[in-house]
Amino acid sequence: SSHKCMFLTNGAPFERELNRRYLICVFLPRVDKDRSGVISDSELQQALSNGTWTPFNPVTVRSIISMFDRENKGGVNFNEFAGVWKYITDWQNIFRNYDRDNSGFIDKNELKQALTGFGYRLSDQFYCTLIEKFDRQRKGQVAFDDFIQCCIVLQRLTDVFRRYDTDQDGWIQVSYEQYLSMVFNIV
Ligand SMILES: [Ca+2]
Ligand SMILES: [Ca+2]
Repeated sequence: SSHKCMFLTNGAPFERELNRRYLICVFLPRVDKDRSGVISDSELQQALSNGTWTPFNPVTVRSIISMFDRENKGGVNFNEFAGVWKYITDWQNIFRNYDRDNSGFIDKNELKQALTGFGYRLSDQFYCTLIEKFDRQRKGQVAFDDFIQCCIVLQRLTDVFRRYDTDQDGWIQVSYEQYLSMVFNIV
């Protein structure tokens, strides 16, 4: 019927608008505990769950907030929060997709499949290093929040490397001070 057609044409924007209203009118006032109009690190951390009983990684929370906090105010306003929310739900879908056995954790093989899917070419030994570094719960695999952090850090390090690897052969030669600048870009 024509009614159905109208819904199909207008459905997506309508849903988006509904989501936006839900976010601003219902969800955000609940998250913004001190009613400052800004979602701080600790407010976002409390709102997030990584599907386990372990508190969401505060380093991941900080990384995400700083990506969307345009005025360096130490949090995100309600407009910026829409970006934060999309970012997290996108990661949630990626995580679910690569958590093949539905364990709620990404093991070494799942991590390998995920990162290979993103275009990384890394050795088996390096996947062990990654698991060891980001396995905050000491389970031999990584939870949702730590998986995001792993991907963010890897991306940052790769971006910095690429800036120096101008001929893209996978090798760089850097001086001591260039090395320090590289590291300062990340820490
Ligand atoms: Ca607040
Ligand atoms: Ca798994």
